Amino acid sequence: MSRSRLAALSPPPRAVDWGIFVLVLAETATGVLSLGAGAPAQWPLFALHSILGLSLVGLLVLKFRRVWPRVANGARWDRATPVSVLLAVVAVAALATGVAWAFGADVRVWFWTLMNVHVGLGLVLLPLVLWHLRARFRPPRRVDLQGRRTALQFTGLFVGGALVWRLQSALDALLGAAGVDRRFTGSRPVGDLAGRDAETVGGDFPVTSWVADDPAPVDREAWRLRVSGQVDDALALDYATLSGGVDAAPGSARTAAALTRADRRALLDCTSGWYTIQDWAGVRLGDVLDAAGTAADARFVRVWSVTGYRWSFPIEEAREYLLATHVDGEALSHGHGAPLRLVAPDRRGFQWVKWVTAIEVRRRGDPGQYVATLVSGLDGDRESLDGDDD
Ligand SMILES: Nc1nc2c(c(=O)[nH]1)N[C@H]1C(S)=C(S)[C@@H](COP(=O)(O)O)O[C@H]1N2
Ligand SMILES: [Mo]
Repeated sequence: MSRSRLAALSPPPRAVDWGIFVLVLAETATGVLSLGAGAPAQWPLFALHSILGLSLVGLLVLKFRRVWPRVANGARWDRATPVSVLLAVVAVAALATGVAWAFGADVRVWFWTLMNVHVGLGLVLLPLVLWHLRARFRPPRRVDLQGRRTALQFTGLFVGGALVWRLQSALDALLGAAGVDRRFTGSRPVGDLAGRDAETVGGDFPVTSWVADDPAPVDREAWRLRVSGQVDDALALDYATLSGGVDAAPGSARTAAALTRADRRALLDCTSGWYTIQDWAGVRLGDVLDAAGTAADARFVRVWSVTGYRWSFPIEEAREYLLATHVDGEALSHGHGAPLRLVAPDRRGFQWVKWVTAIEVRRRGDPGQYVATLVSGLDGDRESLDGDDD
């Protein structure tokens, strides 16, 4: 397209710049939210993230066309220019990795998936934008933002984004026909599932820890699951009780208090972009809660790992989860969270707490969990369960 035609498509410079700012905010928000979204009903969040991201590509093309002469001419650099250039590089890389991933590219950067890289770049984008604004801030002006022409230009941008997104969905259907059955989250099947019918269950799947969580193997005999908080009776349950006799040696007496064994086929969808379907066995978290008796005002269940890693769930939803001792007919390996790990269907993989050591019934959620997942394991200690707000 000729320069003048492109110019006719472009909203006024300040509208482009503020449009970019708003889209970066929206992309950061939808991107972060999507990390915690695993239930099929949440697909619109992923669609929105794609469409806004593609619209952002359009705005950046217009912006780069405008500022390129200034950057190319070294004499016009000032103190803020290097940050602006870095921002441009990060923005292009974040968009490129996102688009490439969505269109089916599956390359590794060192040991990260394209998805991991995309998330990392996305998270540094907003701070860089704010830094850039410190030097380049121009207040938005009415004249740049109003007018039918500008509205049409932005509408065109979003419609273009939506069309490309539709094209990508169609390509996904083709990929599916070729055996790579991606989820609405973009995740692909792994292990023995890759390249096969996604309904195939079982097979090897990766051991994934978030940041630094890497405890020593847990001694199954000495280990207890503690159940505490807003309960009638605090409990300490041993492995034999929780494995529901799955592993009982032939002839050995099952613990009288053994909970009923439960089985569940569930899909684990990791935010690094893969999923696996496995048959899990253990006990229902709801059965454990019933054994302890929960207070009437209990609202949340907080699940703790030996490492201090933890996550909270609304109690009614969590009752249906499994505390699993087995996967695919075998006792859990250490890497997959032995002796006990949470199976939380429709939640993303990082919420499937491994090496579970305590269940706490609470009145409130837990904002600190976001930090805990990032730093757990870094100090090598498990965190204290005491001194909490409940
Ligand atoms: N304690 C603990 N649990 C954890 C993690 C962790 O780092 N620490 N990683 C989570 C992540 S990101 C995923 S995707 C799943 C992976 O389970 P897997 O290693 O059995 O495949 O475990 C989750 N449970
Ligand atoms: Mo994950």
